[in-house]
Amino acid sequence: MVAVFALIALELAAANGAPFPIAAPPATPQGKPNSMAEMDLQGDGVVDYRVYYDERGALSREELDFNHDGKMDTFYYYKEGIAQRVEIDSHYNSRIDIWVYLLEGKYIKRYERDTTGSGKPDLVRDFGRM
Ligand SMILES: [Ca+2]
Ligand SMILES: [Ca+2]
Repeated sequence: MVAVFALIALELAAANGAPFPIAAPPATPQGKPNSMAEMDLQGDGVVDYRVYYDERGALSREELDFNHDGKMDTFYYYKEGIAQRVEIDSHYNSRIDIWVYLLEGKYIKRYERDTTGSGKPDLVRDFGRM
């Protein structure tokens, strides 16, 4: 997954010239069915990572507070343990403005950005099938 997110970082850095919140989440692929776990990864006493498991115990969602302001800003969605989509609040204003769609949990299929703050994507890049 690290390589994928590094790729996303490069693409987006190229697109807007700004630093981009990238962190490879410390996911464990299996957990207790229908469970949630949270952690303070960076150690300031405030939870900055949450992971959810589905009814079969497969990874279903991860949330990350990349800038440590106490609000989750990076969300990874999984289906049957495979990453499908990443949603990012890159301005840390509690609004998602980047959606990244993955193929086979590894390849960037498409990404969308909301550059105007409308809450809807206005910049779309489709990489098609790889
Ligand atoms: Ca923390
Ligand atoms: Ca945050």
